[in-house]
Amino acid sequence: MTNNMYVKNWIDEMAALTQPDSIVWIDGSEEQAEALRAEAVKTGEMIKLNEEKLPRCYLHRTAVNDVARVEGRTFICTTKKEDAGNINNWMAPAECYEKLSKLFRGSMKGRTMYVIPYSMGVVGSEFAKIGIELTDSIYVVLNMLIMTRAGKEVIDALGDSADFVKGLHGKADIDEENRYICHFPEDNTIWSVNSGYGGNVLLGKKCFALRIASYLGRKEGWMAEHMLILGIQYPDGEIKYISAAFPSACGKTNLAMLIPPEFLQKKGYKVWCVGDDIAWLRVGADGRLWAVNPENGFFGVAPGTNDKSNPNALATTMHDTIFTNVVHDLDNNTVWWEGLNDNPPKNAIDWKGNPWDYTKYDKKDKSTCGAHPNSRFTAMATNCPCISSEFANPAGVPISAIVFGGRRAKTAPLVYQSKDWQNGTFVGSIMASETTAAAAGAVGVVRRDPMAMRPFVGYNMGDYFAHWLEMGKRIPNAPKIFNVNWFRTDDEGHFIWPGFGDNMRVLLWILARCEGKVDAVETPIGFVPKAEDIDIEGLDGVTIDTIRELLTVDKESWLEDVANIREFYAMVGDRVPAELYDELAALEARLSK
Ligand code: GTP
Ligand code: SPV
Ligand code: MN
Repeated sequence: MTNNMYVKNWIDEMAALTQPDSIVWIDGSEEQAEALRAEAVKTGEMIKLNEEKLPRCYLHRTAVNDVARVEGRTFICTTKKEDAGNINNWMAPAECYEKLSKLFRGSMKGRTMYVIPYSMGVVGSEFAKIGIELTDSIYVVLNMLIMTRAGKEVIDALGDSADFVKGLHGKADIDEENRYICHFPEDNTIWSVNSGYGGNVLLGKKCFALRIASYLGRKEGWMAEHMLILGIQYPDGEIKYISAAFPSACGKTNLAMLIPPEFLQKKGYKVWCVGDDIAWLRVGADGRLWAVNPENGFFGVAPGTNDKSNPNALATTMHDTIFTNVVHDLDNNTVWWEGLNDNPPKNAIDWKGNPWDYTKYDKKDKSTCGAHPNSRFTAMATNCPCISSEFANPAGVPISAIVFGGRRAKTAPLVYQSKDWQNGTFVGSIMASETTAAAAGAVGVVRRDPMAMRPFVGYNMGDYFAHWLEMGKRIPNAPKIFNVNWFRTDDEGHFIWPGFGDNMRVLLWILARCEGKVDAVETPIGFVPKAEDIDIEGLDGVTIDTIRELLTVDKESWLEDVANIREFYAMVGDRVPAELYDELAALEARLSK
């Protein structure tokens, strides 16, 4: 498909290592994709679902030991250890290549190697970047065809250039003891072995568009962030854009596709989704920060998605979707997951492939769940009813506000505004959130997750903070920076704030602040709304006192946080910018007053 010698030589080298029976180029045609779907159905890799109820949809189950990203086995392989930093796992490049070569050697014998040329961003556009993923998994091919722009036009756009990210993925034996997700930012290379799960193997996503891209962004003066992008349309037709960074499974897809509360819809407000997971941001000629979504689809969390929480996401999954690790309803040949509705299927197979007894299902006991808590859907962005008209605009959209947020049962208020870009960078750097099922390991443990990028910065976290500060100096009309928390709980552990579509009420305050149209109350951590400025019209069970409670800043618990932040900064190491230590000291002083 190409005469590009860099591409050909590299593929020859990888094929010599992995020894596939054949090599197949993915051209992006529907005929080829359809043939691959048929083959995957034949081998049992995918199950074809009810054509009437879920047209062109499929179900896939991963191995039971392979259901989430594996942060402990994810490595940044830079020549110098300091360049990867203390937050990343590090291996010397030569050592890593050698170690993984042993695992890759001969691993594709009896298998086909697929060559997927893909573009992150609109093919051929100024800000797009090209990758080629080699994989022995049809599931990966079919997901990449949804999540990225892939096929012949990409290889044509590459021409004879050497500027592409070289990705090698092999399922090998899906051996968790030998699972490695390794990045070589200095070589534009990613090697992933012994997994078949999304974030570990769809190399365009977290591996390229965040880890490698964040490294490139620092070198080239732009930013790659774990952010959704949405547009809020006012009754007069004007649209303002917000980007928001929340850790994995903390509400990006939901916020990006939200449906405004009824009273706002009646007034003419609308929300448009530009992206739900990743944003590439750069300074525009007008001095504003512009964002593009480099992806072409959504790899969204299934559990909790329903026609009330996120009707747009549900509609997105009604056709041409791949479901991973959800319940298979055998009576209807459809799918189900916890939180879809109150009618679990009676005759069903769970995510592990075993008969599932819905009568034993207990909401509080994860081990009785039919769908894995990190089960996902893969669907084209264009399936989404509220996809923005700017989704495929290579220039992107201008960002008015950057919003950070996490899952905090206590401490963080519903919303607060930072003082300026430096203080906002500090606010992002001290983010914390309870861990979720999106990554292997304990769930519900509070950990620091700066800018929701802890698992995704492809270099030293201290340098990443410095890059944020540096970017601020280069954006004359910088977005204002906020922090939100939809997840405060009462003493019984119930969420106090209704969340989902009602989060729009907070976004409107945020945008009003950006325009200087609303006052705020200064607290030691930043500016919070006056309780009466969060519109509670039509909200059941939420009073102005509820809002007051959600906005409280408890000095004691914040002082505990300060101590924990200081420990975290120490762990990040000596490249944490002095400005952030100044911010921390100033925060502590204000809290102690
Ligand atoms: P990744 O794809 O892992 O990066 O996650 P994400 O940030 O896109 O998370 P997503 O929107 O899929 O939400 C994950 C979980 O949080 C789902 O189970 C949602 O139902 C739940 N959730 C999302 N928004 C809210 C909210 O406003 N309030 C509450 N209580 N739960 C929410
Ligand atoms: C996340 O974990 O943040 C995801 C899913 O968006 S994955 O693609 O697996 O990383
Ligand atoms: Mn994500």
